[in-house]
Amino acid sequence: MKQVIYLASLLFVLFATACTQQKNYIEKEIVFTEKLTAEQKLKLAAYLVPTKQQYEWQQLELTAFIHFGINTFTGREWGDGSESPELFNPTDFNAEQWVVALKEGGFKMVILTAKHHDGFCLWPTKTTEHSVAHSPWRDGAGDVVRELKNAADKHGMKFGVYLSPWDRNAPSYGDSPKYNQLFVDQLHELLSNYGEVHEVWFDGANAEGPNGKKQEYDWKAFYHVIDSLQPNAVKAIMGDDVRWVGNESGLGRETEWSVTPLRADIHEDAVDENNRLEISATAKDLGSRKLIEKAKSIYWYPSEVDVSIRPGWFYHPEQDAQVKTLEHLVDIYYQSVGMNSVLLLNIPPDTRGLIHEVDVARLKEFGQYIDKTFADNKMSDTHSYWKAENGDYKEYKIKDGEVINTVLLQEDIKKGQRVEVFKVEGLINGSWTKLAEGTTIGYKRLLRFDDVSPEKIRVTITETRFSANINEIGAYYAAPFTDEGSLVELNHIEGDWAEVIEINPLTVDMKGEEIEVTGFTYNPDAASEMAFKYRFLLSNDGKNWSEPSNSQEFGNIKNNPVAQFIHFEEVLKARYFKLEVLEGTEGGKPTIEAKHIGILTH
Ligand code: FUL
Repeated sequence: MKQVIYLASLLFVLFATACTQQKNYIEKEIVFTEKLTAEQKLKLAAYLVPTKQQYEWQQLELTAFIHFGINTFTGREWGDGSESPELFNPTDFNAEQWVVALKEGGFKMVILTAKHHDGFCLWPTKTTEHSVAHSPWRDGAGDVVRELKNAADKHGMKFGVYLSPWDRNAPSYGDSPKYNQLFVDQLHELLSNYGEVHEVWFDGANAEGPNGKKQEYDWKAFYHVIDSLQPNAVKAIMGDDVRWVGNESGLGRETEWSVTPLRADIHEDAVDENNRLEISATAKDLGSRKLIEKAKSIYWYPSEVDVSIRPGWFYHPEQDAQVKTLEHLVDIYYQSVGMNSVLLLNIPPDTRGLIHEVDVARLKEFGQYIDKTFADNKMSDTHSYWKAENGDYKEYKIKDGEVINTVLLQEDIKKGQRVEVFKVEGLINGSWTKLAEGTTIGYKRLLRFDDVSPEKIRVTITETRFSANINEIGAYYAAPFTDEGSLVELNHIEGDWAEVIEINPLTVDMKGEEIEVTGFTYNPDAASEMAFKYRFLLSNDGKNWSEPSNSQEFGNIKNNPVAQFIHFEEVLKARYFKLEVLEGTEGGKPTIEAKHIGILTH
């Protein structure tokens, strides 16, 4: 038996060597045989390349997310599925306004939350009554998916769908085969009735169904629907073409390998192997030599950075003054597109069904800033393809007197991702000075440094897994930011309480007298365990308590620890509040300090 395996390994190595000699690259996945040495595994890793779909996706660089749905009208981040479709009623819906605004920002694809965790479908599906067809919008004849797709087609923008596997409305959720069929039917509708779809986004958020049972998803069936109906689409997050970067703050990794042993957690084998290697989407190291040596298989599984232009994923009017500043968005650009990732920036339309004016203006500024910066390469050399071995360097002339503060490097990923260490120096007053250094390059790497006027720059490929294929180098000047931005300090709404009566559960006499209360806020401290599920109570006398109707959970707080605004459906009078934490973000019961809670009074 051993001999057979040995022979198989040898044949595989010979085959792989033959492939590399013929420059035949291996797409998407390599399964290692047992006898491969670390060196052989690394060589194979250098020859792993994206599929055509993954490559085209990577070239988009800027993609946009639209979170729109029932939450837009309830002010929540996670609906619980009990919301009435009657609530969905945008007053001035215009999908073309979205697409035009995104285009001005430079975005090449738009991905719509066709169904979020609350189960409300933005298209008139046959699978449930919980959809736009039962809303007052366009007298029940509206279809957000259709209108957005038409607008995208009109303006030459690619289109993708987010379909949440977790469905808090579907009665069959948790009854695995039944719900899987419903999900397959929903996918079928979305992928066969609206023309071409380029990305299908499966969220990883998950919990048990109304029947208390855990849903076992039939990923194989879901993938099959996509592959057969939309062969050009990439499958993201719980899909195996595009990987979640691991946070919702817009932060890529300094060292970002698209070649990784990490697999989407879609079947037991994958989960076991990820556990054995101690890796997950949030791990710091996803592609080092050490990791590849331990791996049994590797994948081309590139990173996507998803982040919202506002603190929340859905629109909340109280966040109108918290739209990310131009400077913040540009930082995000450098940390995503500039770190071998694709940016997926969320811009949530408001209750009118329009992207808010502040966001529209910010998108335009962003698009103009990026265009202006990268339209003008300050190098005077025409740059040719460069095949670099360990230690090779190349010099490039900078146009006379030009100031630079940014360099761009690209590997030809159709020939694999290989560079492990590089540096960039500038020839200033006759001597070479280090301007920037880095580890991975991948599809694109951007580095920033202080303004300099070098005669030349020198790029050194210090270490590479095999000959590096550099196909683009540029030097640019990025202008400083003038607008300080208008980030709202949340502390102003925190209570200047009359008395904190008890610490656990937190019980507070708000103002020493009855006041009108319309909701409350929680400004979490992400450094320690945060509250996730809670009970919030109000009282006039500190003895008899009532619970204003609200969602009892801070939806998505773990991944996105931003200030939470909970609005009640009516104005209530009370002197005391009590906040009991039922479950923390790590499964514990953390104590919440009074200074993190605020009361909304209008
Ligand atoms: C998360 C979800 O739970 C959030 O609500 C949001 O949709 C984000 C993009 O993904 O997993």
